[in-house]
Amino acid sequence: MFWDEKVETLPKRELERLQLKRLKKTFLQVQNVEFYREKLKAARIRPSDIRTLDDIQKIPFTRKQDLRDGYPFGFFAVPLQQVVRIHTTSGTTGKPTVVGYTRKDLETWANLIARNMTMVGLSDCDVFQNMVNYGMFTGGLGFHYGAEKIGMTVIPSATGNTRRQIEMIQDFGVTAIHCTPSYAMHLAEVAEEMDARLESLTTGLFGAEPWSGSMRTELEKKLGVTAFDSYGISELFGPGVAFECPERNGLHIWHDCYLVEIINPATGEVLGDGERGELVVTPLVKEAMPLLRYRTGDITMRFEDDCLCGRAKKVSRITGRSDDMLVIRGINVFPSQIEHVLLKIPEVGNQFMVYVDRINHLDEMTIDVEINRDYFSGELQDLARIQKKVVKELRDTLELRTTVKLVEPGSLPRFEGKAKRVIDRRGEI
Ligand code: DLL
Repeated sequence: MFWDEKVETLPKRELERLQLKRLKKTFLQVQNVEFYREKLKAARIRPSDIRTLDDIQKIPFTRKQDLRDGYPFGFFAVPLQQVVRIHTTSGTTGKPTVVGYTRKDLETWANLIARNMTMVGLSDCDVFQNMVNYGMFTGGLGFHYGAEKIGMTVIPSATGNTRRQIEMIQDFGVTAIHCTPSYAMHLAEVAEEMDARLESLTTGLFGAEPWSGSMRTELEKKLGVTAFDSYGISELFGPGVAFECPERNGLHIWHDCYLVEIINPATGEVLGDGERGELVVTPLVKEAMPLLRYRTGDITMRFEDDCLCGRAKKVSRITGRSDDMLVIRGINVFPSQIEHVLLKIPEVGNQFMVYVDRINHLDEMTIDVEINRDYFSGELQDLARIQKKVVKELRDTLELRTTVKLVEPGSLPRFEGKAKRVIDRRGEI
């Protein structure tokens, strides 16, 4: 179950030695980027100042806004001739963030994906359907080349036409699928409608957005797969940064390639193991676009112990983004918490939309959720009962009063890519 056993199980000392060597090299590489030359000069940090891994704390953070300001190629550390591919980040407002890859970067990235897929037990015996966007999004081509590297039979089905996707799973005997968890849920619903059995499936790789433990249970039940969480971010190649092993209680982030820090997002203070905060990553092996102390905005924590599988310390699954977190009347709310609550209530479905408004200077959260006909008598009284129940469960978990609207099954939007379940209208006039 190892793609590169020696590296994946390096003893702590050796790992730290490798990390420091690579950090020093990265520090030299970023000198080719004007942003870093100026920033490091202003902070009066020279290569000779990086003597231990802790010295990284002397270096200022890099933020997504910095990358946007450098649009399009301001963060490339090699001439464009050496950049063989470009991706951009998905769905942000304004200019996207551009990421570039040298030929060696693509090779490194494919090997990281191969590590992840091998770790969960996939091999050249598997038939793999890759149901994510193959365009500028890193998920499509990223997984594609990793899967080919280990010799899987790859079906580049991309997104769309869910009925056809289901037919292909059946006709080609697909054993492993990759998509966003929200699309997996939609796939399961359509398969149910079609009365289609997906007997060949064994493994589901789901990621690119947060999803809860209850969503995992639901997906495993509906699709008959073992579901693994896959974490990635375009600025750090794309998918493949961290992945669950068969223990499935946290994400293995590849420490030989990514130097991890967890910080308090408000103060920038570096936190210890077991403390939840924002993930900050310094990639150690990137050529075209090296970065220093990149603030991912993702909330997690580092575990104290190594994993039973033989690999080093994990981080917890991502509970949300520091900047996606909703503050409703002073209370922090993660959309994944809402999903978690709804999945536990059989009378409602698992699709929902959250609207946040400011009414008379007060934040109001409205949640549209689909009724589940199997548990609904059709009586108005019953509707009121279900609505009350959802409000109560949400209040118990979120410690927040919400308005719940029950809507017809199938009436809320389904998403092929990342779900956009929160519409925050507080900024609007
Ligand atoms: O979403 C790369 C990817 C593709 C990951 C396919 C996994 C599978 P971006 O579009 O740059 O890259 O979005 C990165 O998505 O900072 C997180 O906030 C969120 N995210 C990604 N994976 C997970 C996950 C790809 N497993 C942003 N759990 C990140 C929670 C995730 N959030």
